[in-house]
Amino acid sequence: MRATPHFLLALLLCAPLATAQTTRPVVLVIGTGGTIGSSGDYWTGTPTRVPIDQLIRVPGIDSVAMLRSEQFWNIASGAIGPSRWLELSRHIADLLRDRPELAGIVVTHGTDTMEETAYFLDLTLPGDRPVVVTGAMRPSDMAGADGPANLTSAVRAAVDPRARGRGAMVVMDDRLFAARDVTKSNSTRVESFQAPERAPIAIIDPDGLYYRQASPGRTRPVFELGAVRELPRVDIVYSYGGADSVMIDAVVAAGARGIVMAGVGRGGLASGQSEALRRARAKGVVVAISTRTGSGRVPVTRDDGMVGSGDLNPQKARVLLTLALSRSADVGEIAQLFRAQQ
Ligand code: DAS
Repeated sequence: MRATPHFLLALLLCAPLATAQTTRPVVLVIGTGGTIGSSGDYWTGTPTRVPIDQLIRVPGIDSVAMLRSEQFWNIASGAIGPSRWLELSRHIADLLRDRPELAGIVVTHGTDTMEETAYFLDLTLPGDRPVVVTGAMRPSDMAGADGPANLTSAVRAAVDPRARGRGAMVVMDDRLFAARDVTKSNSTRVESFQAPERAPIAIIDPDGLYYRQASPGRTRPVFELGAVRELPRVDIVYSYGGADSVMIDAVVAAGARGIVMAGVGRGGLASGQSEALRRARAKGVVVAISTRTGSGRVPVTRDDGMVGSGDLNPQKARVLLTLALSRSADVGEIAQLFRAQQ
């Protein structure tokens, strides 16, 4: 083709645009399912699953980053537990190793167990690039759907150099949280995600991200997964007025190597549970004591052979105990890991 003056002029005018587009950071969005990836009657009926390549078509998001997407699963988060945590963490670690062009990674996930998956990623992923987990409290076709805004905020965090070195994070409702701190605190409200007694890492406002905490500059994971292919069974047992030994004996019989007690108050246990816990410990089961109150601390150091979870809630303590037991069954070493997470 002959280069006419008009053609050359058009080329010149487009050049800055082309450069701007190619220099936008690249973010990979990994879809795993949940309400954000659904439409229809999610709570009472069978939802329609919306594919991730459709979900990322949010007006304006292209100006933040060049998005790539990948449908890893499309399931409710109640189906995501230890074996899937392992699979997802290994996959993301491979991506971080093989795809240096990625500024960050966003994972869309059901909100019900999002805090557990995010904390597992936090404890196991290498490097300092942001890995941001997000979801939605409302299906994609509901009035006031929060998925598009959460996804946009997550991408904004994923490309922000100030978000580096902070481990895995969660974005919900205009706030960026450390995976370790965040919990789902309400069954339906969009402002469900909170970090009890801690602050969000940043507030995500239209004009920028406003950080509340300095980056610890992390580059190494707490746990190198190495050759770990399977994780030990750890169960959570609730304490309540009049609780007896049945649940504790049952999880030990099912093969639990660890038990997290969702204790009352500051980690108190129903008197009917004590004897079963003694039996469990005699079999080598490691017991961590947390609180069912939703916030507050259970001191890590105890003199009864058990470990307090600090301010990790029961589901977070279970993630940490699961990983700790993949390394050692020594109560002293495990207590040290819990202490380091406070
Ligand atoms: N069913 C849910 C889940 O997959 C709800 C949600 O995503 O909010 O966790």
